[in-house]
Amino acid sequence: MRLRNLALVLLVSLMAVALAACGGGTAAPKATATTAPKATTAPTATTAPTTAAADYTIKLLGNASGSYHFDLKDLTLTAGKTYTIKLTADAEPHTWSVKDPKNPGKYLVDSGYLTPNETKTIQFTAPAAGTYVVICIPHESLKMVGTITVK
Ligand SMILES: [Cu+2]
Repeated sequence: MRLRNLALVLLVSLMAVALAACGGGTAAPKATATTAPKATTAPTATTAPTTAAADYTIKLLGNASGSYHFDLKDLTLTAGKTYTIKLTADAEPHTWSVKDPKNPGKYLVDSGYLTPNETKTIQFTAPAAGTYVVICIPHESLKMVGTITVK
C-alpha cells in the first residue's frame, strides 16, 4: 500500500513537471507583418505590423517587368523618423532589406520574403545620417538594389 502511494506521488510530480515545461516556454514570436508569417530562410524581420498610412509604396518587380528592380529605388529619409512602407511583390518572391553597414550579412530592417503577389506593410526607423544599401535578398546579384540616404 505504501509503495502504491509512493507511485501515485511520483506520477503526480511528473505530471506537474510536464505541465510546467509546457507552460513555461517563451511567448510566441510576434508577427512581423500584417500578413500571416511565412516559412523563410531570411533573417528575422525587425519590422512591426502596422495599419498606418504608407509614407512610401514600393513595388518589388522581377522578370515580368523586364528587369529585377524596386519601382521606387532611392529614398531620402530623416534620421530617427519612423516610416511606414508598403511593399507589394509581383509574381515572384522578393524582400526589401536594408543592409547594416557595420555588420555584413545583417540588416537594419528586413521585410522577410514576400510571396508572389503579397503586400506587406512594414515600419522602418531611419538610422543615423549616411548612405545605406537596400536589396532584394534573392535578386541582389540581378541588380535589385536601391539606396537610402539618411539626412
Ligand atoms: Cu527580388
